Amino acid sequence: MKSKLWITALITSAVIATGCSANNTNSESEEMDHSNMSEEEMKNMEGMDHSNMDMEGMDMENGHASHTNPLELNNSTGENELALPPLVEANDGVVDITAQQGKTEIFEGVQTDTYGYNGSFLGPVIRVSEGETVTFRTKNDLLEPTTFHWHGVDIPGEGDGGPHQLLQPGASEDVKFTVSQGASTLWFHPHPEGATAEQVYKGLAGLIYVEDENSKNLGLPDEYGVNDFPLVFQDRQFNENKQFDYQAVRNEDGTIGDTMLVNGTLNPKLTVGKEKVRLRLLNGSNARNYTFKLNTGDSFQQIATDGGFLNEPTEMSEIILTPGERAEIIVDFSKYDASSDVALVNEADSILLPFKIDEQKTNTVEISETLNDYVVTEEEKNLPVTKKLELFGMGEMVYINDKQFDINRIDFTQKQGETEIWEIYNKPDMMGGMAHPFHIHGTQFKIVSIDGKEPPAELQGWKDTVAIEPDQTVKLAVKFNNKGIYMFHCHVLEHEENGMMGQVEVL
Ligand SMILES: [Cu+2]
Repeated sequence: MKSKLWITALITSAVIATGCSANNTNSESEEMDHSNMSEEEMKNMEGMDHSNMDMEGMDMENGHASHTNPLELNNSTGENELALPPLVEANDGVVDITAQQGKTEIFEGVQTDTYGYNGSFLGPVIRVSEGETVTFRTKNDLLEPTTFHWHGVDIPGEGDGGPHQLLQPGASEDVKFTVSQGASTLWFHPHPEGATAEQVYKGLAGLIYVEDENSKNLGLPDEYGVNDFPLVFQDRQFNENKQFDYQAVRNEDGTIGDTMLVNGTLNPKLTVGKEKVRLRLLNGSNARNYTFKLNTGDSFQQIATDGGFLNEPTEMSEIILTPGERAEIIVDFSKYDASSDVALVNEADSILLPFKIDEQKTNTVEISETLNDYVVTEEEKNLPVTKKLELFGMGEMVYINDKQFDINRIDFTQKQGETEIWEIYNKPDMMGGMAHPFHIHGTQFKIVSIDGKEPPAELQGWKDTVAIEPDQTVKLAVKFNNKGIYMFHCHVLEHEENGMMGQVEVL
């Protein structure tokens, strides 16, 4: 038995080592010397039941390789103008949001069965302001139960839309709350136990923009669809009939695809002015990581993280977003002209979104040098660790503190309004392990340290999802402003469903 395990591990390791060079996994797995395996590593290996491992997912020939060996993405031909989600604001304090099924023409002349909010595919951008009391009037017109989860929103647990708040087909629910956080780009998606990944995959995802007094006075581009664009990145795998067949392509370590959709548009291009343009990026994929950069090699400015503005615009040449994460960037198109070849590309230079520059459209904006007053205080830096989490495993055997999700078990309690330090360690396995995007519901947290060091400038801002690399330890300052039960989990949606999730009750 042991020798069989060895062989499985070696084969798997070899596949990963040859396949992951383009991805940002740690290099240790490539250098790992199996003859020097430590006692502990042996133990870990025995603890994992490799016989149940989805070896199909490791196969590079069958079209759905594993998370650590991504399928290559298509290059956008730019033949379709990017779809712009409808912008919705509260009407008499109410925003109607209906989950529904429909058909969408993603490929010319073909109807694909899809899910959407208030439409056949994806959802609107809901714009709210800090201090506003709003009712999200949710309705489930699907033929299966769903929930409405507001990712990144500071909201009482009963309205958070986690697995406890299941809405049956035909049912409605009013979620009333007061927006009590600053300007940010948040999102919403379903969260029913066992069906989150598939429902998101089929198209249930929308955005929430929070504006505040500050955000209006920073000189930032803020004309929706003119110089301020949402960009929802999702990779998908279509079958020969151009349908989503989620169960057929599901990968227990994260379902990825070879076809890029941005705001649901295949082969998109975006027409922009010869001016500074704000792009709000959401990695809305089930599992794929993106390294966003410009094909010109030019840098751009990052202005916001998941939950708010950075203190100042930060020059970046690339941004990595794992599933669930957002970033806002400013690209200065004034230095290009109509003949320029400019595109947003992914790490291996696959073209995600080519830009067409309309020279008639210009605008000079003066962006403030100071955007926010975010700070990790000395007190927060000196707080003791009061919650320890260890992420471990892969595929169907993913654990937090050796446990898998149980809706009837509360893993932690925390007092409302009290800041605690959560220390999260991503424990590598025999094969090196993989990065887990760790997300906490109902709050925005601060990254205090990564492996004991101050986080890089682009992570010094409010976050609700943080990528934790194998063998990395991340300390977070976490405070809940509301009470209730909240999920914390890996945002690789298949990991979440396989049990890499727990519950904290805020009292
Ligand atoms: Cu994970």
